[in-house]
Amino acid sequence: MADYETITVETDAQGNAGVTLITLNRPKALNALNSQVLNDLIEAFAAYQADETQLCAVLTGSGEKAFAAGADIKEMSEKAAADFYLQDFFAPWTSEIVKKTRKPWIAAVNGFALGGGCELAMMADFIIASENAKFGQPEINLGVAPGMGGSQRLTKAIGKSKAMEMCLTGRMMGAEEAERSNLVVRVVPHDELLGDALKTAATIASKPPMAAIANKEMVNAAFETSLDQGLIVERRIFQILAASEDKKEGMAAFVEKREGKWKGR
Ligand code: CO8
Repeated sequence: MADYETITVETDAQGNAGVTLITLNRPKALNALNSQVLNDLIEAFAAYQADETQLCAVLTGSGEKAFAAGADIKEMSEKAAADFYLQDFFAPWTSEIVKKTRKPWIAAVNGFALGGGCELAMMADFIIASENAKFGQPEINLGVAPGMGGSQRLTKAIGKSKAMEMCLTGRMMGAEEAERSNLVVRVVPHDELLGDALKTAATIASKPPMAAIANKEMVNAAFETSLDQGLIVERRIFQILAASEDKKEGMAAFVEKREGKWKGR
């Protein structure tokens, strides 16, 4: 297990083969996201991506209260506009984590997911929430606005009216409303959150690995391209998968009524 300052990482987590569990671990600061958290997460996600034995990841927060209560306000309060602009502050969250992690990962939201915390959860392929989860983009209360994708990903997830209202009022959305609004896949009792997320990740990890990456790429294409272009992406990826060893194995296993043995190629 690699050593990190602000997160913990467990491969084959809690006996689930192929599942990496990454836990934000600054509970006293409600897992606020400072530069060290970003650096640690970039390293952990790169290690997950590179490890051929690990096929799905879960990101959650330590402590009872928070997934992450936002970007670290104390760290940011001293920064000048020029620092934010010149460092292209917040850009690596997308360029280094979202773009480079081609394998699936799930956010298990166990409490507050506010500001950057909500934005980080929305970077995941999907969110499972505990009944204690609370989502929000309260940046307006600080005289600013979302900076890690909230105005874009929240709007795509829940639609303009609700996203606009959330950003303009800074109000929090509870788990039940988040499920109703399609922000989260499902809500589970707090004590069952991690077990549910790990079990879901284990199911994904049991699938043919290349097909899992391909399915993720296709669904993401729906957000980033027109329908026509997305359909081309889908067909091309399908055609590539049709040439894979796992396609041959998957179809043979179905015909022979047995489990497939995946090569990931
Ligand atoms: N950054 C740094 N520290 C934080 C953060 C945060 N985002 N959130 C909580 N903490 C710290 C608190 O300061 C406190 O530390 P201490 O004990 O040393 O005083 C500790 O965590 C516990 O917090 P509270 O005592 O406030 O706990 P409560 O249960 O009373 O309240 C809340 C919980 C409602 C979650 C409350 O902590 C809160 O409102 N937090 C801030 C939420 C927020 O505004 N998030 C958005 C942050 S901004 C962002 O993500 C995008 C970029 C914005 C740019 C800003 C430029 C200045």
